Amino acid sequence: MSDRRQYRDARSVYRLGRSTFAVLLVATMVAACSGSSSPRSSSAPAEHRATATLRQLADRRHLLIGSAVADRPLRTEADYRRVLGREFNLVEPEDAMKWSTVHPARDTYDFTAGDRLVQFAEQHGMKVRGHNLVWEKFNPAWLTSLTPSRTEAIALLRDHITAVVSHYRGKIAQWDVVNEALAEGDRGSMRDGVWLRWIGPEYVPMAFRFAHDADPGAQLFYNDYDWRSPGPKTDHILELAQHIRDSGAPIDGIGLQLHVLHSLNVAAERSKLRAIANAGFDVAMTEVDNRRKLPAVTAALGDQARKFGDLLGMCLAIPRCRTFNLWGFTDRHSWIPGAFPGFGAGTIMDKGLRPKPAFFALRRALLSR
Ligand code: 9MR
Repeated sequence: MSDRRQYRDARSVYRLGRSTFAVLLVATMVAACSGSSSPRSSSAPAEHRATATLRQLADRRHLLIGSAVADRPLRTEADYRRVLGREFNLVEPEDAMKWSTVHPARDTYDFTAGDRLVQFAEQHGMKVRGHNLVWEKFNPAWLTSLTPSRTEAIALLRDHITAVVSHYRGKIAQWDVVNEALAEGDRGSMRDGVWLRWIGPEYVPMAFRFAHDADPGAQLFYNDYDWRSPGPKTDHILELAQHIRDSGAPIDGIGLQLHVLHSLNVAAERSKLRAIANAGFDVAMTEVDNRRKLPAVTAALGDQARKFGDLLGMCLAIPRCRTFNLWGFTDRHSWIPGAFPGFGAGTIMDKGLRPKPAFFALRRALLSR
């Protein structure tokens, strides 16, 4: 089959589920209007709550609250480590478990940085989200320069996933198995890349099978961005997850990255989250941040705080949303200024690790009933 034909077919595969999704969405909105779900509540004494850390409050709500962690500050900055261990009960490697890091050459695996984070988590009683096993956008050059047959490509994919997931077997609570398989934009097409070209769209459910075989105890997620309501990409993310499950592959949930830029329509977006939950998937908010034009003025930080608080409130309102992960917790270390010059200030603490309004908004959300 030609690449072009395969790509077209991939697009139509994931359009099949749209009518199903519409039915689910209507059912969910009815459920939302009748107030069928109630937020989890906190029973902490008031004097404890006033000074409680995010993780203490989250523990009481049975919520994992975490952050992406960069390896360099984890190695070199004592204050970064102290705040990380104090405020969060979850960590996720920002880059330490990606292909280029753990599998830098065909016959070489390097788990040094990932092991460092797992060890930190163990020492501090934290859970770990593994990120990620497959991502078309960032494959190492040694891989993309190969010209394997389909069978050889499947073996490459299986060997990588098996090696990485087995290495961390029993130590990783959740894996982002496939990251951003959908292309940019709202058309529902698959992102072009070597796995799509070598294997076809079936690389996605295959990756879930390989991951499950290597660690049946880990929860497996499909992770993507541009989730917003209304927004066709949201529908496509759910369709793809349903396709993975319909293929007989084990998938537990959907990771919504939430590098949030848009204003949030809380009621509509909560309904969309409920649609995911009602379809039988867990929801994880996986990469929450909110970039601002620099310098970020007081009003911008207030708006940012509302967004963080609203997102966490939405998550807490959905029993299947038990993971809320920030993409960095301090403006000292964030991907934003590098990727978007002139922007930054996207996290809950400033460069001195002082809490910003968004930090307190998270605390209020955790305290609210
Ligand atoms: O923050 C990450 C940055 O350090 C890396 O250079 C980049 C490429 O590997 O990935 C960034 O994290 C991305 C995450 O893995 C997936 N969703 C989008 C994140 C921001 O680009």
